[in-house]
Amino acid sequence: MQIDRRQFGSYLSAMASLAGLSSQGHTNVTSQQPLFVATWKFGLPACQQSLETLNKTQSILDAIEMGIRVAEADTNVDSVGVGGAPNANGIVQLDACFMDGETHKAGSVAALENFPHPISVARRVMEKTKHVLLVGAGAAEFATEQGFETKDLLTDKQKKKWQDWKAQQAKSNGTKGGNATPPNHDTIALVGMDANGHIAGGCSTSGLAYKLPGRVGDSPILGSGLYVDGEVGAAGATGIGENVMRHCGSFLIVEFMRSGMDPTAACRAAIERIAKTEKKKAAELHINFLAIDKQGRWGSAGTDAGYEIAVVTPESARLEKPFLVV
Ligand code: SD4
Repeated sequence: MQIDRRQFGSYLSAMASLAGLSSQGHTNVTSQQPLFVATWKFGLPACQQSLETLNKTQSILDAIEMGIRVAEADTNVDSVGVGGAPNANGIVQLDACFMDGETHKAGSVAALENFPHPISVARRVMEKTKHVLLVGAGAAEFATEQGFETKDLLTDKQKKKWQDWKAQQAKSNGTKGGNATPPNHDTIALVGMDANGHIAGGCSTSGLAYKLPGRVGDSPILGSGLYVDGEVGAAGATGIGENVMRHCGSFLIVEFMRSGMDPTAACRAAIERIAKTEKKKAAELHINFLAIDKQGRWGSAGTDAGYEIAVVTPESARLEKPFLVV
């Protein structure tokens, strides 16, 4: 059989990826072992917790939940859980969702106040109700009834920053609706697969800093901030939710993977599609994605130079630079 140089190049890269060789901004692969991938640097301790939990309970659902709870509990993470940025009225309203690829079941909460672990409430919505999404007071009522702990989510540091923002706002007549430039947005989207190929994911955020009260972003909206399909893979998003929601970003990525793209190519293609539809440069969008597929490949692409992803397997735990689309 004769193969030309181009075919040989693809053969080599396929072999490299099968061997698990990693290269920045490209799709990588792990086989026959658990894999956890999460957005941003704070995704690293979260993914490590996920792996530890999986080893202990053998449950990918427990692993996703316990991993995300690490970011939610960390007051230094100023965009998730306790210590998250408040809305324009100085109130922290949290969004989260949880999805199981095997059953295609999901649960979400939005604009939830006073509960530090919205990811756990979202999972409980999935497991204990006939519904998918609970919001605001209803979500809080459900969380109370389920016995979840409450906490004052606004830290002194965030209160001070919000007061400074308010003082600035008084002087300007800008469009209402939050701070939408980095570093004022960061969300944890964490997806994982166990050694049996069971895929699940979750997403948790305080949303855009100083958003309008009641504003819900992409993170708790299935198909936007997160989507998991047990047959194909999972994708998650971080960035300006409005630019993801209008295009069902995570669903789009999973569908691109279904049609044969690898995870990085699918993330890139979604950003390029969104930029084209919005007639904007990708760099103006501030949207960042990650994805894993059923073959144990992972990848990511984003429009923000500071975006990075955490990748944890039993063999390694590291941060990677996603493919930058500008
Ligand atoms: C939102 N996507 O509420 C979230 C915020 C954020 O990285 O990610 N950030 O729009």
